[in-house]
Amino acid sequence: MTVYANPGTDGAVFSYKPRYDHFIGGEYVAPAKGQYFENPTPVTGQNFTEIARGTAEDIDRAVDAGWKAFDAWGKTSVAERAVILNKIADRMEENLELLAVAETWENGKPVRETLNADIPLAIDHFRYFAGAIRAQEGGISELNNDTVAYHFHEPLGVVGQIIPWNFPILMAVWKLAPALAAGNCIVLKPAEQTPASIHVWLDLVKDLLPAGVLNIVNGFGIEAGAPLASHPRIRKIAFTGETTTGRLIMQYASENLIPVTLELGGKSPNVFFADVADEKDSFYDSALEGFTFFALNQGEVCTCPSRALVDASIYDGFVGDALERVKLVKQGNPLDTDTMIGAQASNDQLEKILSYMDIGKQEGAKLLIGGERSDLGGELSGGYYVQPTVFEGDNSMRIFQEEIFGPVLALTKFNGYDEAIEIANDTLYGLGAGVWSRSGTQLYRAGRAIQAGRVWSNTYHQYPAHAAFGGYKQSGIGRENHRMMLDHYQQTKNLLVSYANKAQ
Ligand code: TXE
Repeated sequence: MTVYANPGTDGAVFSYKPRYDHFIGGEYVAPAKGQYFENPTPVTGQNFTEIARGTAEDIDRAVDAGWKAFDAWGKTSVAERAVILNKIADRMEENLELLAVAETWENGKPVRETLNADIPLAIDHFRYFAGAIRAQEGGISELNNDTVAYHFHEPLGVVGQIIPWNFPILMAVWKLAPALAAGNCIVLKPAEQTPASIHVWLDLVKDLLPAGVLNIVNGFGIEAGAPLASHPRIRKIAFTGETTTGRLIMQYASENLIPVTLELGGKSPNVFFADVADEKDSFYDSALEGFTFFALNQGEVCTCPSRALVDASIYDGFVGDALERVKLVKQGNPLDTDTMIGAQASNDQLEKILSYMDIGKQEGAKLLIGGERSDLGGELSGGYYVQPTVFEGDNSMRIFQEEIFGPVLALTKFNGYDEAIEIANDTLYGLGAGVWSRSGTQLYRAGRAIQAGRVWSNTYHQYPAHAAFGGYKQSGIGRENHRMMLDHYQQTKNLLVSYANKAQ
């Protein structure tokens, strides 16, 4: 067990700066309106740094810097860009602990996750897209003996990216790596709840990128996000966040016909078929573990398996064992490597989760475990901690239909395969799903029948760079991860050439 010291205190692996400005054209720049906002850590609730509060003027300046850099960056070879992406990955690997602690302090998630998942996945993302861009090929169509149509992949230019607070570094990297690999310049707006850790990352790698290729404007959604999403000189906007905000982003972007990709909310079903309980073996054990994954990252995951569906014939025994497993999910100081569930990312999010617990109780759901705010004592008393919570009810309830984004599970039972699929699909969303069974045929049928962009079978919460990720229905538009994502950051140039004219 290791407990990392709070950043900035004796023995800490690093300190945050007291203030972060925007990063525009390769340098730190004060906000046009001169305003800053406080940034608290969810671990203790104490402010630890202040952040530039961006507005339309700052976005304009960043877009200008991006276009200035694009002339040269857009013409770099894929080999040059791949080398840079790999260097960024190496720099991150050399500073794994620093980045992990920064992310934990910023977001409240346990350091065992940032050390083993968030930062390693982000590193791998740069390496994957460094390879993917090298392997990409254009196409040629032979129209006749003398005439050829060439197809080239060209970058879009300056693109906008709006980032959420649940995985501040990883969600930024999911968008940055493919955009840079494809030769675009970027204006990125972090979430106002978690603006600082991306600057810690930036300080480590900024010398590797030419000035203006990556620009970061901090600030709030309406003040800085909206002017970015509607900016007439960006060529694409990529957004991750709430579904209602996604609708707004589409409206803003439509003013200038800006292409949009959206990664939005979810209410993912985790389906346990009857044969899971045929034996109490290691498979059964992994299914119980899969049940507890609603609490991973404090439930602040767009694919959180927030609805568990269990076959009625095994319900009592399986749920009894699963609740025992939930009791083992250790909550504590996020900087302790033994901690499995840390703090919610913001006080607003904490309040939202507590209000959904009240809603669950009022609408008659049965509380099986948890249901309260956690007070962990000492300096952690000011932090934003919630108990892992399981409610039993039915799929028409609000706690089954609305995204809570906390460690709150809505549990119900089903009778047979058809009812399982019906309940799984009875949602506005379609981002993720899990299915658990010993039958390959049942997994395949269910995986194809559930309307979601990713269905995990006999596993959950794996996010490799080379598997496509994105939503069906109101969970989004487009895909992230996988080399198919390059399509969102490139446009096709067709040169149609006749070689028939002998004079040439
Ligand atoms: O999200 P928003 P919020 C869900 C989750 C959570 C809820 C609210 O259920 O409880 O959303 O969180 C920027 N124009 N998810 O309010 O508003 C904002 O500054 C342009 C799911 O924080 O979607 C931030 O950078 N930008 C989720 C980003 O959008 C705007 C991740 C996300 O904020 C804007 C996060 C506007 N009008 C929350 N308004 C997921 N699916 O991963 C806000 N923003």
